[in-house]
Amino acid sequence: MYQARFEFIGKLPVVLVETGLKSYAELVNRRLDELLPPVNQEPSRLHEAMRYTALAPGKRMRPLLVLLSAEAVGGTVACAIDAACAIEMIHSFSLIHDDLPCIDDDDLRRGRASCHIEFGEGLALLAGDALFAQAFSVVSEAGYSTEQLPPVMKEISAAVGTRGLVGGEVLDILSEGLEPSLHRLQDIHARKTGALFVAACAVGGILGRGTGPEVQALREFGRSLGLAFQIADDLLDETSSAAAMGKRPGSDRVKSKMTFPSLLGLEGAREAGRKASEASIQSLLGIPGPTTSLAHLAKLSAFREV
Ligand code: GRG
Repeated sequence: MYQARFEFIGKLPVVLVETGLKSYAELVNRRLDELLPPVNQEPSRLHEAMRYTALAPGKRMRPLLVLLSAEAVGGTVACAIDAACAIEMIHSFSLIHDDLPCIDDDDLRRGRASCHIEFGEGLALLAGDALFAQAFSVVSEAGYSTEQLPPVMKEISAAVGTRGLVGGEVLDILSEGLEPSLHRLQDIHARKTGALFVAACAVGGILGRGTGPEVQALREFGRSLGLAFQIADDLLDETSSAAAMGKRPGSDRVKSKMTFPSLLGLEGAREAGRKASEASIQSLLGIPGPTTSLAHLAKLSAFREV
C-alpha cells in the first residue's frame, strides 16, 4: 500500500543543484543523523521512531533557511548548523503529531507510512515529544554565546507555542464548520507554517551576528515566504499526486478545509503565491550580504512541484 513511487529524492537535487543548495541539504542530513539518539541505545524503538520521520526525505526548507540566513548576514554554516537541525526536529515533531488519527489522520508522509502507522499511536506521540525535547537540548548544548542563546531559545519556543504551530493547529480545528474567511485562513497559516519559517530566518540572522535591522528584514522575508509556501502547499493538495508529494493529496477537500484555492480559486491562489514570493524577495533588499540563494528558495517555494 505504501510502496511509494515517491521520487522526491530524485527530484529535489535537480533543483538544489541548480541553486547550489544540494550540499547544504546533505550537510543537514549528516548532522541530523549525528544529533538524533542512536538506535543501539535504549529505548531503541523510540529512537527508531524519531529517526524514521526526522531522517525521511523532506525538503529541509527550514534548516536551509537557517543556514542561508546566517550566511546572508556574514555568518557561517558551522555557527548555525545545530540550530538548523533543531528546527528540523521540531518540524518533524509537528508532522508526526499532525498525522495522528486525533488530528489530521494521515497515513502517508514523506513517501512512507506515517510514524503512527509504522510504530503505533503511543510511540508516535512520544517520538514527537522526544524530538521536541531533543531540539532544545541540541540548541542548549551547541556552545552558543550568552548573547545568542536566550534570543535563539525565545524565537524557537515562540514559533511552537500558542502564537505558532500549536495555536495555528487549534485555530484550524476550531474553524471547522465556520464561515470561510481569508483573514482567518491567513492567521492560521501565519502560525502553523509562517511562524517556524520566521523563526528559522531570525535564528540564522542571530547566529550569523546580523544587526537588528538585518534580523528584522530576515523575519519579514520568512513571513512572506511562509505564506508563499503554504499557498503552494494548498495548490499542490488540489493538483498533485501522492507519488509526487509523498503525502496524500486532496485531503483538504475531503475534510472540507478552508484553503487558499477554495477561497480565491486556483488562479487567484497562484497570483497570491506569486505576490507573496515577490514580497519576500523585496525584503531581502535590506540585507547587504549574499541573498541569491534565499531568493532562489523563495521562487522555488511558490512554484514548487513537491
Ligand atoms: C507541538 C510542534 C507541535 C505541533 C502540534 C500538529 C500541530 C500542533 C501543528 C501542525 C503543524 C503543521 C503540520 C503545519 C503544516 C506545515 C507544512 C506546510 C508542512 C509541510 O512542510 P514541508 O512541505 O514538508 O516542508 P517536508 O516533508 O518537505 O519537510
